[in-house]
Amino acid sequence: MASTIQLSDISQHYLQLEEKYSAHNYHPLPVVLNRGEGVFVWDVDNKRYYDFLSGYSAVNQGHCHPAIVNAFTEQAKKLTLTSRAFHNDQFGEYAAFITAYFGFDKVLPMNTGVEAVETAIKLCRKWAYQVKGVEENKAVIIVCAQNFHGRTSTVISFSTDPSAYNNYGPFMPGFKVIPFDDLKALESALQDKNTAGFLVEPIQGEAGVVVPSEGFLSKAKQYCADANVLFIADEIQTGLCRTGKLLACDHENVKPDILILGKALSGGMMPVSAVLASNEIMLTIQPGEHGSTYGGNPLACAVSIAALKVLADENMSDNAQSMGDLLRTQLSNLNSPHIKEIRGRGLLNAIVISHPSTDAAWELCLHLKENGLLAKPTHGDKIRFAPPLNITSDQIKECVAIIAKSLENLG
Ligand code: IF1
Repeated sequence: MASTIQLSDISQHYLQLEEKYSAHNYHPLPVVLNRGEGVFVWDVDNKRYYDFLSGYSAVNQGHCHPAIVNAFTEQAKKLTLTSRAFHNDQFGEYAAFITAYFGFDKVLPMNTGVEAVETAIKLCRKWAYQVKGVEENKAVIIVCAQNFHGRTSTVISFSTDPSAYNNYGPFMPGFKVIPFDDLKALESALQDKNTAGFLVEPIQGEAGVVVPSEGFLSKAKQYCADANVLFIADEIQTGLCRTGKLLACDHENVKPDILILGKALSGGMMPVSAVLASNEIMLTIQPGEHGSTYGGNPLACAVSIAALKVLADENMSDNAQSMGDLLRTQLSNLNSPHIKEIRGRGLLNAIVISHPSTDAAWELCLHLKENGLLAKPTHGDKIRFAPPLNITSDQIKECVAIIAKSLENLG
């Protein structure tokens, strides 16, 4: 079953360096990339691929988008970092821009997605003690099974994936796990008066693109409001036009109390994340009570404004919506015996593989690579299909042809 992987000498060279000198915390597909442009990436042998992972949805705008690269290079020549010990001429403009863009009072800027998730957790707890009146150190945040919110020690404390938490204890208390997409379980968990927040991915990405039932998000938000509990949306992967709306919450007109963004907030240029909330929530944190060296740096601010403008100017949510519909329809029309399920919203999709071989998803990704498309399995039998949001209908059709050919190669 395992296909023999033929790699050029130059590719082998790079793989050997990584094998020898870097931690083995990933198992990448055997391909070495050195150029990206729009929906394409090229390897060191100048072979072109469609990128169907988009840096895990960090490259929604397409690789090396000219407007974002330009914003990066122009700011990089002027001022890249002041720390928040001093003001600069980018941060205030950025804060005004992003809060108006998403409709919140204030933003707290961070860098990686998990830092923003940690920030949201701290904000939620502070609000619980200082505004809701929960007893100190008793705040509970409800989370969902099969969640993925990052890899810090606090965040893996409420993971249900052993590969995320095994041998990383002791774990952070104060979290209650309920099944995803289960309103009865949420209603029951909200009976606890110490409940401060409900942290949820509007679509579970890492779990294999699990879309909740129609109405789940809106009812969950209502239940939280009735219980004076903060609805915290982790839109790090689902946000920024990926699912066919600016935010996945927009599919049900849900306005989160705390919005968490990351990944494509910089269009793949650098780590930029953000937490947005009302004054009531955000002002529970006073000077000196939270921060980060690079949070809100001038370079990140300039890049992020450009990245957000590209999403709007190029109508990326509408394109994600229509191209996602086309992709799922075309995949369904293949009637492949190896595709058990097709799911997703906009251009956040996944197929569930049906095949006697346990490593069929990996094998299929190797065939896809040989045929010019890069994708990666998640949790064994699922393959995420998430191209940049500026993909065209002709390109979608070409990619479906590649997927069809690769499914035949799988045998
Ligand atoms: C890896 C997964 C995706 C995220 C959501 C927070 C974060 C992520 C919904 C943390 C990050 C990344 C992490 C990366 C692979 C990728 C991933 F497979 F891990 F789960 F996309 F599905 N909330 N997701 O998806 O953001 O700190 O990484 O900036 O760790 O392997 P980060």
